[in-house]
Amino acid sequence: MTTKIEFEQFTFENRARTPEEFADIAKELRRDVIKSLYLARSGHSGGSLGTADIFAVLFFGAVMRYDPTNPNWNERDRFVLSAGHICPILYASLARAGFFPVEELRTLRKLGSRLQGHPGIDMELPGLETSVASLGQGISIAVGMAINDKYLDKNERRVFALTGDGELQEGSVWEAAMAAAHYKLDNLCWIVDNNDCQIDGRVHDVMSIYPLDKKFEAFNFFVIEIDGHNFSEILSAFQTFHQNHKNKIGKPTVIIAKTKMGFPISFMNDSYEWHGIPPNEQQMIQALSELL
Ligand SMILES: Cc1ncc(C[n+]2csc(CCOP(=O)(O)OP(=O)(O)O)c2C)c(N)n1
Repeated sequence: MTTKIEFEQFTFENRARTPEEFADIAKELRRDVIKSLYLARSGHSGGSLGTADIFAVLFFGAVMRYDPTNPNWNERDRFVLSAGHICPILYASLARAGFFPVEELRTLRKLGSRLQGHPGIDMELPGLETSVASLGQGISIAVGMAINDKYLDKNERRVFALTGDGELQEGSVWEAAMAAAHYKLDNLCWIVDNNDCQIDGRVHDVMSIYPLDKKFEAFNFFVIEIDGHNFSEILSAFQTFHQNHKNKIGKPTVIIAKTKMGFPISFMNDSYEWHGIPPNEQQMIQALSELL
């Protein structure tokens, strides 16, 4: 390696923001993703970059309640990354929120690191709520958390979970959906990263999941469809979910976010070939130059 990689230590507050501010944060998160994946020499670039705009709003737009100085705060909302393979963007978000030092991002996928290639709760990473890796399991865990909050602890916490769209080919996902609706989980916000890309092709070619809006409607969800790269639409979707929760509508909310894998890097954008590979040195330099 000839290029020296620096991670500047600064964090972002979780507060109301303008679309321009979200854009700056998303750019920073994407830079972290590119650098950590380059250093790891392996990992998932496409989904991590494609969802950065959603993470910018979710973690830094006063959407979720959390306290990085007290990760186990009892009143926090919880986030479950069911698509565990795109954890580089979760790690970047947690670091920039102040859960752990930003410098630690350089340990992605290294032996003994807390930032494993698929997040493990046994690594005791602050801010990480559960282990995730096996597609379809995270969303079931999120449903369990929401059932606990609504019926056992009877609290005002909310659960946010993100699945991929290829992930929706897992049968267990639809058992989770059935349970979420049956238990009227208006405290659950399910985000689908609808990039129509999966490990080796287009989702609509490999095994179609469409029509997605009608499927979730049939499962009795409150369905919102957005452009996952439009900050106003992302924020407005989360605000609608807040209202749904406050008004106790008796239905879970799903946000179907149309995204582009690898967005906005010119040579990765909307290409499933970038599902599971890291940038090499030249690609890393090029990508960072597009994120200035
Ligand atoms: C149960 C299970 N089967 C297979 C895998 C391997 N795998 C990881 S990501 C992935 C594709 C997922 O596609 P999608 O949810 O669309 O994610 P994206 O490609 O957008 O990152 C596969 C097959 C896995 N992690 N878990």
